[in-house]
Amino acid sequence: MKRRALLAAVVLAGSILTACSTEPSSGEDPDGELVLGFAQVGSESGWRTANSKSVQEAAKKAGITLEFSDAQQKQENQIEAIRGFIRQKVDVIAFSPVVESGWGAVLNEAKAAKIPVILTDRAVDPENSPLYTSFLGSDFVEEGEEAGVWLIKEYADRSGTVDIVELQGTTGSAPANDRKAGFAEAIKLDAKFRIVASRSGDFTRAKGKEVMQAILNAHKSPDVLYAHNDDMALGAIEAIEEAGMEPGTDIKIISVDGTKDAFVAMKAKKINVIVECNPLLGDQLMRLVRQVAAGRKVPRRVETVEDVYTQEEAEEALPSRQY
Ligand code: GZL
Repeated sequence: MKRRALLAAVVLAGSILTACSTEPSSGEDPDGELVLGFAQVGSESGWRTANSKSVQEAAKKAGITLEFSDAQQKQENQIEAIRGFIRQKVDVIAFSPVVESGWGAVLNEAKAAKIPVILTDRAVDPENSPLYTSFLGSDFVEEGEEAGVWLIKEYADRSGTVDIVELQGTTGSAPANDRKAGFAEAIKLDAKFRIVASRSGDFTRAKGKEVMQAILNAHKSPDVLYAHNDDMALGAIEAIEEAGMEPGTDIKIISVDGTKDAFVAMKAKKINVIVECNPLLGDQLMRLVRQVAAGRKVPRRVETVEDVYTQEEAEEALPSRQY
């Protein structure tokens, strides 16, 4: 959702939270000694580092005790961490599911233990919706659509085909599934756009470079790279330059996240457009944790504020980038 429209939604969500907080609550605010168990995906990207920092700083500011685990991108580690939080009887559990499926059992265990669960950043399969209280994060389908809309405008005057290579995020993850779906949906009406290769770079810079090297061996000169995150785009830029081509010119690059490193690359004309995905969820999460712990109603879905930045905006935007 674009910044303007979303700001209205955030204000509405905030008023809902405020409205809820003024309603007579079923339970009084706990004595403030809240314990939040947070199972983080890992530390695979600049986005993730910023997200973890935001959660840790916000918990400290809110006076909430944070039990933080890093799953190193392994679902079994996240499940074990959540089971640990249940044994510990934390007040609230929050996590960013590394992939969408495989959460039914552990979420039912949290429900049986009467510990509310908040999803942040990524989602789980829809059949598990009754097992969590709220989902705070971006609309990844819309991010993919924004990437497609930019591409359609960029090539409006092109009559020939536009060959696209796609670096997907972690296989099975909500951002990879949804960014792929949103992008494909946006470009499907114009047959000139052809996705000639689409492979996972697992959201990391190293894998993004490795996969882009392999793709370039098979597709010498694609027109466009659509990378599901900045880290893979930055790795791919290295591969493109080592292949003797100019990123941003010979191969136009669409990236997602909006990290400082990506804005530096865009200022250097190596990336053409960045679809922002905001990792700074900490303060919103802590407000939700307090409301949920007090037994108050909260929105089932809270979307984050984000925008789209073009190359012309990079220099002006860079100094204010917070991650
Ligand atoms: C998106 C988040 C993704 C980022 C990647 O909300 O889950 O995971 O786009 C990160 O950079 O690894």
